[in-house]
Amino acid sequence: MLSKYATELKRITDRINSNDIIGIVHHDDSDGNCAGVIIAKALEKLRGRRIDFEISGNYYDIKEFCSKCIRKKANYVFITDITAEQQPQLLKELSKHATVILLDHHKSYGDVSSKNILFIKSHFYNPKIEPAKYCAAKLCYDLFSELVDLSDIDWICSIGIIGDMGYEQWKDFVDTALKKQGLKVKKDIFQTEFGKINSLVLSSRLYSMTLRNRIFEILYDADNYKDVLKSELQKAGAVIEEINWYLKNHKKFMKKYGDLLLFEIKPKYGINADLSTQLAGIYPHNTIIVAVEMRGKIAISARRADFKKPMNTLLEKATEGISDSNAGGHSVAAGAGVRKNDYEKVIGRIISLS
Ligand SMILES: [Mn+2]
Repeated sequence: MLSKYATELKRITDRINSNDIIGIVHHDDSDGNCAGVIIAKALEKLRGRRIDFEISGNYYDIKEFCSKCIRKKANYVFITDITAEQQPQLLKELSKHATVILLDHHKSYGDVSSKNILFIKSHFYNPKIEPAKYCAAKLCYDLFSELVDLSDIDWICSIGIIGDMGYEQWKDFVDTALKKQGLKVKKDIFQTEFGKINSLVLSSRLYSMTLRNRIFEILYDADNYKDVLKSELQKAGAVIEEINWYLKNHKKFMKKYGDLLLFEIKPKYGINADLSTQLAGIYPHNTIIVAVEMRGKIAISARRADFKKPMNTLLEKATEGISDSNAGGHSVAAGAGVRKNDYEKVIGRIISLS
């Protein structure tokens, strides 16, 4: 028996034929790329032909990818790991041209379900699992597995799980996938081959736009994890080295405001998100803020591993009314972007609000 949401999904996939144009839009992180690949693999198995195009996106470029999908004349657009419902008008516009399927696990910004939009959040699918831990890759894997056998790509799903800090929740699944590949389960999951691929993926998007836009295809075309490890994603090792340098020297940059630890740095690559995640591992009971200057803007990452303070709310409040700014994410991990001129004001608010 299919679940309610798999039934709705099947109603759509049953309609898709080989002439239809299918586009996939996915978040550009590990989870998003893996979720996108899982959808694409499932659709290829179901209709016997590869999807037509794929876009690596983010919650702040919804307008851009919606118009791109319209330009490319997509009949079906799958969006995953992005809170596209933040822009209901744009989705509505897109749904006049295509059937839109939104598969996500971030907090819901409102229900955009309609005749032509299938809106599925992981907590609709399984309310017992904390949405932050029911990452998009696992959601897509579980949903589509009700329609088609995806067990050959459980390793791709595992990489997404590790990337979105879901290992604890899905330990048995990931351990099984590792053993299936003849790999050892390690205490620090990031030290496994899947963990290393996760770092390469995360770093590739920081290395260059070109490399970022290759991640999906490299994962898609890989026969197994080894192909990914020896792919051009290796170039991103330079980014990993930079992150490691800042980890080792982080105390030189650390400013303390109560339980908030602020790191203002000027790295070569946009390492703020990854560095802050790793710092949160070292300081789980502190609010970690990493601010990085990038192309005239400041990117801010906030982390709080013990769930004591919600980081998405903190950044949303701190950027309220600031023009040309954006903020979003989860309770444990959130991000914001502000203009350089507004930084002092925003950081002041972050310090006083936290
Ligand atoms: Mn995710």
